[in-house]
Amino acid sequence: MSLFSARIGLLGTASKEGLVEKGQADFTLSHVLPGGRGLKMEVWSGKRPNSLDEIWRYNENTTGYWSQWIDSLPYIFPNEYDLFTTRTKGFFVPTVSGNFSIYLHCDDRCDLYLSNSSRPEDKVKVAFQPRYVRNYFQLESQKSGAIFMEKGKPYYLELLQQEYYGLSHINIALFQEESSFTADQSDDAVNEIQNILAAYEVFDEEQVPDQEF
Ligand SMILES: [Ca+2]
Repeated sequence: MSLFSARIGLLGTASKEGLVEKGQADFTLSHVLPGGRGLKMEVWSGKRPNSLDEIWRYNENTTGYWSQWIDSLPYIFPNEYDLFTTRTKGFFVPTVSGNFSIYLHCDDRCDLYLSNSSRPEDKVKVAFQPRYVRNYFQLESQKSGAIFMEKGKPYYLELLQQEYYGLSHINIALFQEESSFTADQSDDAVNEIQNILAAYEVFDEEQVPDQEF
């Protein structure tokens, strides 16, 4: 398995309402570095688990498995793909330090895990969307709590997702909160949404992320 990272930069601002109107993505690729392949997405076709947690038990030998690299979000699946699950892995590398809230929106449902380090074993569920909703702002659980992240450090993430029928996509938006150091803030403190630019690097096998950063 290759190790890779996603470096996220913040560029420009848009209103929260603007994001709703756009209805998608503020997570776009700025450029792909040499050798970059993006986030690794593993897919299992023909699956309809009762819980997304069942995806943890899937692997390369599970029926319906295939994988791909994606280099931008939102990622929109072809319409004809139905009844599948995905597991997408990568690293956030913020270009500024501060408190962030991550917003999650997918079709049909998804769980977002984030580590406070580059280690996959540190990951915890920070946001989830248990059913189809039309945008980022329908369920409280689609928004993470305030998460302090340091500029230049890699934070491991995983996104589990399940599609039943029809349209399907995954998307993440990142808000930087007004105050950099207050852990518990109201929605009013989120005064702007940052557009996210991501670039990706892929490192050769057997390298350790901590040695890379
Ligand atoms: Ca769907």
